[in-house]
Amino acid sequence: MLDSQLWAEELLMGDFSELHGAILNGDDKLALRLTKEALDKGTDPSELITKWMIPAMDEVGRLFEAQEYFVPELLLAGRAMKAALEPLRPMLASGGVQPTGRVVLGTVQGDLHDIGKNLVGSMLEGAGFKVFDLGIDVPCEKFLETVTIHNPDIVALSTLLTVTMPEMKKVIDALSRAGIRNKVKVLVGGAPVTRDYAEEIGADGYGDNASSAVTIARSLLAK
Ligand code: B1M
Repeated sequence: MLDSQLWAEELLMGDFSELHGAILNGDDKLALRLTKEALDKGTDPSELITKWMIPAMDEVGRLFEAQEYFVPELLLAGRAMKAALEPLRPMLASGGVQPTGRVVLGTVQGDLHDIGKNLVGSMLEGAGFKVFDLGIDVPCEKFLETVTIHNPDIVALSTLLTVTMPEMKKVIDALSRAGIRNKVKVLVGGAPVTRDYAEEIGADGYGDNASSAVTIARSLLAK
């Protein structure tokens, strides 16, 4: 391929390494400004998220594992990622479609990570789902109570920690004990969760990223 062709392609895709760097360095103001500038130029939000922002968080995780980053850096990077996602959220959630189903969503008890869960929530909203977001560190009883009140089609559980994965099974078991397991589908996801694990704990679906979560949620409704 000609050099000029490569250059043109690069220009078309955009180079947002500065945004990547701002998240990595935990600079929330810069991350927000660069995201707004990228949007003003007409950049596709999902390209920004998948090609630049999520890889920045993966790099943060790698540095944390290598003990080059510590909890304060994780916190700052998390704050910068959230700031950068803020102007994108309405765009992800503006599907303009009629409500297709109701989802109760939350990060399970013991886990404070919510960036991925929030992305899943925004994309479900964009796909027309009504989402009841219970936030982070959600006890099993809270999921149960909300299911009883809102009668959702799907309970969507997120976790990023290996130690809190069993909380997902606790929620499923609690739904069974309450006699309402057959009234609701359970969708699980989050970095350490696998399809095998989802099957093992009796979940109905597993999504390995926000857009696959939407695809699976749609297919669960059709069942
Ligand atoms: Co923490 N943390 N953290 N952390 N943190 C991880 C998860 C870790 C992998 C870092 C590492 O060691 N490499 C590691 C977990 C190891 C493990 O158990 N497997 C870890 C650890 C150890 C910890 C602490 C224990 C650190 C400590 O205190 N010593 C502590 C735990 C606190 C707690 O929860 N009780 C902790 C704390 C934190 C902060 C609070 C400082 C901060 C979170 C800020 C926030 O969320 N508001 C933080 C951060 C930022 C991270 C990393 C660096 C980034 C997470 C992130 O936002 N990713 C993370 C390393 C990493 O992920 N590479 C790490 C971007 C986000 C878009 O991706 O959340 O994976 P993710 O979501 C994806 C998919 O997973 C999926 O779709 C999303 C979009 O594609 N998905 C679903 C998520 N939920 C889904 C649900 C679905 C379907 C798909 O259906 C319902």
